[in-house]
Amino acid sequence: MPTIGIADTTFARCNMGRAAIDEIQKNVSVKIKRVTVPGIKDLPVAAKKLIEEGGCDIVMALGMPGAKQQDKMCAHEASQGLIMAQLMTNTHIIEVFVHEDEGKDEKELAFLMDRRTREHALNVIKLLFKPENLIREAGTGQRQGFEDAGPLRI
Ligand code: RDL
Ligand code: RDL
Ligand code: RDL
Repeated sequence: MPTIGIADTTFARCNMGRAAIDEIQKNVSVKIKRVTVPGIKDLPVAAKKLIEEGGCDIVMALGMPGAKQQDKMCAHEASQGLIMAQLMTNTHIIEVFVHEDEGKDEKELAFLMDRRTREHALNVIKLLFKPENLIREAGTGQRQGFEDAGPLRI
């Protein structure tokens, strides 16, 4: 049975790890290993440890960059770390970031954090079990959270 790693943060204002695990367990039977770290810059090593020490086949890295300039910088650095960890381990780490200023109010932010997490959980399931389903969706303008952009109409 494959193992999915879940790494989330205490900085985020919603329990993204719980939403991810709920969505995965609704759809497939897998082993899950979860860790929670303080913030997004702590996610790369947490994800790498889930892969190398926890034997995870794929990891979701969940976090919420804040709205300030220093948070955007922090998110960029965290992303670079997550990409580096993927290249070092040859394993997908699906980055699920929801920027605090993407929602117009707290209700919309909570909705977006839940929806983006769940939609990326479904991507993780496809990557693991049905990669051909992603090929079918190639070029269709998929987005996670708000509405899909859709394909170009020409
Ligand atoms: O290693 C301890 C912290 O440096 C680390 O947890 C950081 O990710 C925390 N952090 C910031 O220092 C910051 O300026 C976070 C943010 N911004 C942020 O926007 N989102 C976070 N962490 O999850
Ligand atoms: O690992 C899961 C996602 O983080 C990853 O697929 C990203 O490449 C998705 N993504 C963004 O998160 C984003 O803010 C993309 C864009 N912007 C973008 O402009 N184009 C993309 N992906 O193909
Ligand atoms: O087209 C509107 C949004 O998709 C665009 O603003 C994205 O950059 C928003 N976004 C992020 O900022 C991010 O960190 C997205 C993701 N991650 C993501 O994983 N999937 C998205 N948008 O659809």
